[in-house]
Amino acid sequence: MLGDTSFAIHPGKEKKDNAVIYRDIGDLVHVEKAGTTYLFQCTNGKVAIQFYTDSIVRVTMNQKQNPELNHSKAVIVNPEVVAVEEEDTKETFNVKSSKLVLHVQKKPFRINIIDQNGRVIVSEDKHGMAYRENGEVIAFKQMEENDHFYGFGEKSGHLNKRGERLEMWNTDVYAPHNPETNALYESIPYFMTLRDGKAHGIFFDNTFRTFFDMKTSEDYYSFSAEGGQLDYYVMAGPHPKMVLEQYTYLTGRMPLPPKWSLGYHQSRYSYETEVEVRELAKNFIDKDIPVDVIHLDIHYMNGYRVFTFDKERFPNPEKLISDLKEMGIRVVPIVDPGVKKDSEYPIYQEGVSEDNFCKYIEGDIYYGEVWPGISSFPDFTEERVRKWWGEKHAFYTSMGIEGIWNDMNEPAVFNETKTMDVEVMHRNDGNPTTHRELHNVYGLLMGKATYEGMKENLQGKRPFLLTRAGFAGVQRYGSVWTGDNRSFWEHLQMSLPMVMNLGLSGVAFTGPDVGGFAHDTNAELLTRWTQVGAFTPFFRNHSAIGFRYQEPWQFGEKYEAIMKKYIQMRYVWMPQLYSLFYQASKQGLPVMRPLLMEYPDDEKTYNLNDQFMIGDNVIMSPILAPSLTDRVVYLPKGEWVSYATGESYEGEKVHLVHAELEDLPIFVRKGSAVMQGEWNSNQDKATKSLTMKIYASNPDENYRFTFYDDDGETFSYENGEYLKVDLEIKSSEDSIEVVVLDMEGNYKPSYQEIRVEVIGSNNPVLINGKESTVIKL
Ligand code: MIG
Repeated sequence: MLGDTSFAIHPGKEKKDNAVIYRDIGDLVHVEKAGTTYLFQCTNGKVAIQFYTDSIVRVTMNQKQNPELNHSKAVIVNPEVVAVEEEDTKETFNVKSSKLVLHVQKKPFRINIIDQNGRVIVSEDKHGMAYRENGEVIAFKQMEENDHFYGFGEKSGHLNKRGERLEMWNTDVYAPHNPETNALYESIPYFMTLRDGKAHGIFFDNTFRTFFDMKTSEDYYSFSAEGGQLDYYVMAGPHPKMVLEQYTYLTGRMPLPPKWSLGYHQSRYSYETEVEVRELAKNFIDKDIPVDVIHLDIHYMNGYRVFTFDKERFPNPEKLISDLKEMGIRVVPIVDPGVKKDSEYPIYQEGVSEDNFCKYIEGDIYYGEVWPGISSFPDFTEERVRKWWGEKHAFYTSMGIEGIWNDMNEPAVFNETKTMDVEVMHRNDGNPTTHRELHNVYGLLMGKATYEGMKENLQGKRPFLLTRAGFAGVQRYGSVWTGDNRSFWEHLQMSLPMVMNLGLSGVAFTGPDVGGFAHDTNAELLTRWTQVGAFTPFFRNHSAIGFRYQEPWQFGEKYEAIMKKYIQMRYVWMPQLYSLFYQASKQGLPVMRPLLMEYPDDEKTYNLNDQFMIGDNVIMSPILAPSLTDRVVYLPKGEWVSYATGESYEGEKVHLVHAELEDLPIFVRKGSAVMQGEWNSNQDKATKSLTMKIYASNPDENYRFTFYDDDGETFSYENGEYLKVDLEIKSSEDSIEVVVLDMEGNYKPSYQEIRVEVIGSNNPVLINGKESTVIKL
């Protein structure tokens, strides 16, 4: 790749910007109330305020007309009826729920939002809401010295985004993914502010190109959009977990994915033939390396036509898929949005005759070049088209396919702008509008079409969707991988904050291409990356055409053995991970989280990029650089135990930890527990015996958690076919007490008990008061 030369900073190139003039919303003229909505008429525009719950308030400014309140692509709930009190004084108009006070200053119109503890969480002062003649809308908010910013979807760089300016415009970025690379594949215009240990969130529900400027000033930050309304929600928190629950209450949570999709995925651009795929599968079986999924990249198709197989390369896909299934392996094919312009191709024929493709206002179909050559693009903004696309997936499901991989859905087009012409007019279910407005939701709506279509076609089985592009709410349909990274140690390092911030943005099921997509990986990098991958929510090894093959056995036995150990470990931890996925599906909390989520009062966690947590009690401290076998680990409050050695470590301290190539330093908090199964074989992955490992603690420690399981494949959990056990562990100087607080559901797993194992103590174990080491299920 060629970068710029020094000419880029030629002294003659500096150009002075003309000052940008914003028009302020002005003064309050009058207030009216319609149902649960307050409408503020100001000199230069109108502002609506709605409480969604007592902890979530929405503010919508429209400079031209009454705010439009019903067109969100992201929000799936309507405002609840919230009890509020209002107070009209000479200078202010205040609205108050039990959790939030909206303090509205009349002249000029400024909104300050105060939480239940009297803290001003969001405040406007010199600048408030404003707009420009070109349609841009902007909100300025005061920034405090102790503000730290997180979320923003998929971004490069560090965890804390203070000092950054972030752009949201779904973009296919093959390269580079640098700290300064801004817009990537996913746009999630949402962030969480952590201030003095308390958190609140702001979701800017605008699908145009948006910007979040946490950089230009130390006194204020801003968020802006190239068009549309200034429409945002404030979530009161005050705990980071509550912020996320509030945000995912609005935008939805991940449906429980099929358990197989939590396993190890092997991919390559591309495994090009049936013969190659069979050989690959056989290798996994022979070597006893776990694998749940093999991905088929674009070579499986006939001339890159979606919903086809190339009959020369894949003469009998049905047979391949069923043979692999017997080996315990599923096949997930790639599906791009571009439909080849080919008058003899049924999908194109139908798309044209049924008027399903994106068009210009004049009626001409938009064509762009992608893999199949000149292609048209389904207009996913239209319900009718989503249904059509969804139904087409019967092609795959009838062959036994249960998962789909959506790529290029930014949408990516091979041209200067890298995407569809922004003048294309989407039908948008009766509210036609341009691609400029709907670009950022194209991938989300393709995801909706695909997930819903697959669900329908699979008749009771859970579909799996992997998507590259998305918007706020993408978690409702699919898991997200972070696109075309490279086999660089820097990209392994960057993947941690990237995945953690995605988790803080409501997307729990994510991960990078393990080993790196482009560039040649190497033995050590792949091994270290596989150790991390074993604990990222989505775990897929994927590499690009023209670069080294990177299956776990490509670098010799020594490395293979280590990678095998960690991929197997993924399955040993499956009961724990699945319970965390359940939690994500219920509460929106991420599986993989930054330490600040559990320790928001601990400043040392605020920008901790090279460690992460799985749930609330396990810390991973991987090695992320070459030739390194020692690293610094920060452990927060509590006492910690090394998972590998059983050694104790004191909290609120930095430790120097040794880790040979085969070691991934894992720490479990004393007083807590993890649920572990075992690895059997590829053909038989079900958990047969379940162990609860309790890490004994001396200082009295109470720990509560929920273990969850079900058949992992169907929706029958919705009808009570699940097992949910709420547990409490009371670890003290002379005993370990386990209390089964609640056991629920009709699912009968093949293990019939939970065996209790204690690490770090020989004290007696009491289960519901009786000495025992077995919980009968
Ligand atoms: O840039 O389908 O991010 O995972 O292997 C090429 C080929 C298009 C981009 C995806 C990558 C995939 C590749 N695709």
